[in-house]
Amino acid sequence: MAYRNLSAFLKVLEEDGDLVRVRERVSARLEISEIADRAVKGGGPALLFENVEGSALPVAINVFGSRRRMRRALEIADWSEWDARLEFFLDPKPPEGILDKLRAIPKVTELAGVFPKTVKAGACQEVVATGDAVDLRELPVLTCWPQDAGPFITMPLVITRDAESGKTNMGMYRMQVFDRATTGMHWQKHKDGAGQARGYEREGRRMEVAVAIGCDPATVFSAIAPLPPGVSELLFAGFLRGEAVPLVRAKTVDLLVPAEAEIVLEGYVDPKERRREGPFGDHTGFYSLEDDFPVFHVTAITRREKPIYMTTIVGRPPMEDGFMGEAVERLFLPLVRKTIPEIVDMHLPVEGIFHNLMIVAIDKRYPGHARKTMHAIWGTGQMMFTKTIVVVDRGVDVHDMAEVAWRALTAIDPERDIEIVHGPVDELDFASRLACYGSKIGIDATRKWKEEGFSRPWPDAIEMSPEVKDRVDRLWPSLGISTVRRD
Ligand SMILES: Cc1cc2nc3c(=O)[nH]c(=O)nc-3n(C[C@H](O)[C@H](O)[C@H](O)COP(=O)(O)O)c2cc1C
Ligand SMILES: [Mn+2]
Repeated sequence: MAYRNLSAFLKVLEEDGDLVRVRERVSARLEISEIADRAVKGGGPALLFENVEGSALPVAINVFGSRRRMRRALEIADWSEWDARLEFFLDPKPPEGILDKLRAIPKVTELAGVFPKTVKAGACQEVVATGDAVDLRELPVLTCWPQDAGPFITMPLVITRDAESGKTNMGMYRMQVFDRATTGMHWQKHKDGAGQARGYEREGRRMEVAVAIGCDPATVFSAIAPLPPGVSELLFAGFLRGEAVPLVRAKTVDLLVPAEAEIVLEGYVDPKERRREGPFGDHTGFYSLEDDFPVFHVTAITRREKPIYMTTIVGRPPMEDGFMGEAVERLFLPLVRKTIPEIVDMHLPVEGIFHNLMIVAIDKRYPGHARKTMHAIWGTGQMMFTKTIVVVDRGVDVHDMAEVAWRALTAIDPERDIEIVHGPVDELDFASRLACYGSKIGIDATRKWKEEGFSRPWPDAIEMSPEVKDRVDRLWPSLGISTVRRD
């Protein structure tokens, strides 16, 4: 059963002992950050701060901040179940055989009902403020880190419509609160929101924007899903939950917003306007320096009677967004394999902050295959930002960093096996010589072939013979050897 809204999910977490209500009075300035940081790094629960200085609203944070909560949020018990579901989503008429396998998965049969549906009224509009009544300062927006330029809304679902195609996009782009009715709009130039803004700029028109804060977890998660432009995040959310996301017409803009949201901000971005945004303690673990970004003018705030403000903090990994990134990795592997089928598995270690390091295992079939894979990754969607790609042969466990380091480092002749390219890099990369443009490296750590000019023999990795292992397994208990480390 899909979670109807944020509260429904928090209730399940609480019943499960995976949510703590903090009744102590705390400040949204730095204090909640420090508590949330310790909680996530210590494997702690989701947090609901009920007594926040200067605001009547409670703050929910760390809602996705563990593997278990992340899977719960998406109601996925096991990622292999997901593979089959996605297969169906991508190819609704699967060949016989697969169909039988899919029938075993309850949600698949309900696919027809996952398209967003419009409803007449929504809880997100129980209270409506427009004009002078709009005041963002009533929200407990966090100032996350000491050098931050101010409070930032960190988990907004930014909804916009393409000027030409009319298609809706929903992306998560942080928003610095400037004053009672204006914020920054930090959509980076490669993202769909920015792409749509360029359409309005060409037409010289204002762009209507609606921002939902706090929804059922699948809807929130969908805003970060790296879907191709034009593919609806709200449809994806419906697919993830196995149930349509109910949408309601916004009050002052011509956009549909999630009816069950806690809070909705309505307004516009004038494509010609820019304002200094930042610095902001970012998910790189460093501050993103100030820069010019579009401005969001809020014309209405609609909300529930008793809304919860949902937020997160980013910073030195591991953080809550690392668990979201990990879910993206698992969810999108089958999708990536549709276009780069040689990829058997992939891993983006959390220390690589998503775009700095990707390890892929491939089923190598022809000379130069590892390099082909690198270029395919650099040519696909948001994977274009990947600064380092390490390609290993299938059979190497890409999730085991000790194995990857051992295998990859023994397999390379650096001068021969490195591919360096130039191209777009993540806007948050501060080491590239130019903003958004720099170099990327690929390491071919596959076993080298004769056809690749390698004529020496390649040794097997050492492994004990199975018979001996079996015998020693049986003997082991009687040998009296303790292997508990005593250092
Ligand atoms: C907590 C969090 C904050 C994010 N903040 C931003 C941001 O400020 N700007 C941005 O361009 N992307 C940000 N992202 C990443 C985008 O949400 C992500 O790239 C998404 O796929 C963009 O959607 P789009 O492809 O429809 O543009 C953030 C992601 C997370 C998890
Ligand atoms: Mn998009």
